[in-house]
Amino acid sequence: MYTRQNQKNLTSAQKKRFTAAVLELKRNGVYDTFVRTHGKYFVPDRDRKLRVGHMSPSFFPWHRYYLLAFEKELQAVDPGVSIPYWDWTTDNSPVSSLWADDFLGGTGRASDRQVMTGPFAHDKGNWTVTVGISEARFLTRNLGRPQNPIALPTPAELQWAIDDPVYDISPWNSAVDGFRNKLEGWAAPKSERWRNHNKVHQWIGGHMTGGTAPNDPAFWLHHAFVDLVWDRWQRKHPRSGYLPAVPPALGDLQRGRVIALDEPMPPWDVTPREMFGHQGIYRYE
Ligand code: CU1
Ligand code: CU1
Repeated sequence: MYTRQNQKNLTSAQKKRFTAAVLELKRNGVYDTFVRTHGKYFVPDRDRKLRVGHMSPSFFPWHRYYLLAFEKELQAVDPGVSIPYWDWTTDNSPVSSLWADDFLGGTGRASDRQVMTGPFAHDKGNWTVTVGISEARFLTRNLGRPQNPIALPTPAELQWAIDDPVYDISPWNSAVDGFRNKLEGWAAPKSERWRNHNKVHQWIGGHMTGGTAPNDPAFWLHHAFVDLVWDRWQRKHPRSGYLPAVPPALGDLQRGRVIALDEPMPPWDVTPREMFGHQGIYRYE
């Protein structure tokens, strides 16, 4: 059993060990296999294909397993490392310690959004983007999108999602209400295009806005918090389970396009039910 800590409480030695393990996975090629997997399973709901990672009920369990697999690789490099989480409702500024030189580095420069500080700056020589050919070879960010400002989600906005007792709603896509989509963040009023999880991707900007978002190591800290929020929702609604419990019926347009409770989530042989808890593996501090 290990702990995933709030990133704001990490010591400088812990930050150093985390970024060093990430850099080692980049160096040995493992990191980019994770970026590739995420890009491959980034299927929007306008495609008539299976959606396992996004715009679908398995958003939470798919990312839980994805983070676990990545964390296992980190721990193969350094057994004392785990994925920290970033509570974006409280550490909500571009000058948060998260973005300092000794951790993830800061925003991109104005001309080309290139991150110039921290261990993942291209000029340091350890972080060349290889997956996502339409984007830059250097890591890009645009924290807070100053030319068209966007704010990180507020505690009230997060609570709005957690308070919904229904996990997800047919047709299980980007247009419905329910906890999953309110947290994933496509369920937005007309005045605001993004919510919660999606809004955080937009606030960071650059590589984080696309299907190869894990090119930015901030991805892992963001999704660890999303994972923690799933726990909070389960605790608040202990009688609300994962939906759909069974695959959509013959003739349903979503048949074959979403994952039911006991179906495996590609590329793994693991079901949403098996991802309900993480007792015995990790806990949040
Ligand atoms: Cu994702
Ligand atoms: Cu995400």
